[in-house]
Amino acid sequence: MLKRCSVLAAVAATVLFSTASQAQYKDEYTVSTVLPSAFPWGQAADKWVELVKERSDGRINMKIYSNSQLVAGDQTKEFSAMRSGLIDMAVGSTINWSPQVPELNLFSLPFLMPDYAALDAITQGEAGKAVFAAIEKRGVTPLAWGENGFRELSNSKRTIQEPSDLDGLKIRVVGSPLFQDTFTTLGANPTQMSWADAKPALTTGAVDGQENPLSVFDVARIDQVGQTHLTLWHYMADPLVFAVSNQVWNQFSPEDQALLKQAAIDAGQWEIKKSRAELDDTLAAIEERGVEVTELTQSQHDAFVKATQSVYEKWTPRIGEDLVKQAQEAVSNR
Ligand code: X2X
Repeated sequence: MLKRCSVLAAVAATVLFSTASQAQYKDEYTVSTVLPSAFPWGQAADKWVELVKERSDGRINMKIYSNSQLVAGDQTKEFSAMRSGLIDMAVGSTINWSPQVPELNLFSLPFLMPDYAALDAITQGEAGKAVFAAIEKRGVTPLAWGENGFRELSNSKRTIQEPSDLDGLKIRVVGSPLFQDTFTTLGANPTQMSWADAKPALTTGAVDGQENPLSVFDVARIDQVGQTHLTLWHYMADPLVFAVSNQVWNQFSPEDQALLKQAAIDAGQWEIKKSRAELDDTLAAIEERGVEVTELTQSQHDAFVKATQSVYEKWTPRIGEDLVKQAQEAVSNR
């Protein structure tokens, strides 16, 4: 009897093992993005898909669904959908995933990162690793960084040079309640809204302003919906993260996991370089279309920094004291 049991157990183990090792790859994996191929963000996803297809000799196929269509336009649901396996993969913004991963609010702390060197010091250092660990802990495997970019402020009403200029302006924001705090403390009137709803709201004047990277302002032609004042205040930058749902990730062989990861790293580096290189031309194109572009003087910049200190007090405990400190040190030592 004993013997029979162990034979049965062995058979069962073999069946289980072979099912696991022969886990069929899907014919196609879904990749979610908010912005399509006309934007650097969409191009980052395109590049990843192309590299994976090429390097796997067509064994691993991915299909991009842009405009957050897999989550009916609600970009703040993308992370949950990936975690639950409704979406296989994504190239997503830290802003949109921060409701589920509070550590991602790090990048939204106003004026934490004065320049690209600061952003890179965070993503490429210990703080970046801690952020990836936080994503992983919540059921999604992060593979590489990409870039949406430094977010600049536009509005239809007036020139913004100091906090009081924002007084009463209705500003569209997305993702995290942190943005409510930043804009409220500056005296503005923030409204949380998906990207799908943003342009219509700007068109009708339901909101007066928005904040997004220059590439988004340019490609989406935000100036055509009355956004004629643009302030380059570089108050935050949202990196993109290439990621795979854990459920899907665990089905890939170690070799294919390495392939997917390296392709994401290469696609991310390619896109970061490209989007930074295009910035000057993008700004020139925006100015040429008649948008009034304002750069802040040092003292104007300092006034914004001072006015947003309360955001740090409230959000540092939620993000994690250690992580914020690690990031601040990376920025000072850059
Ligand atoms: O909705 C936005 O502002 C966008 C496109 O930049 C993000 O998805 C964060």
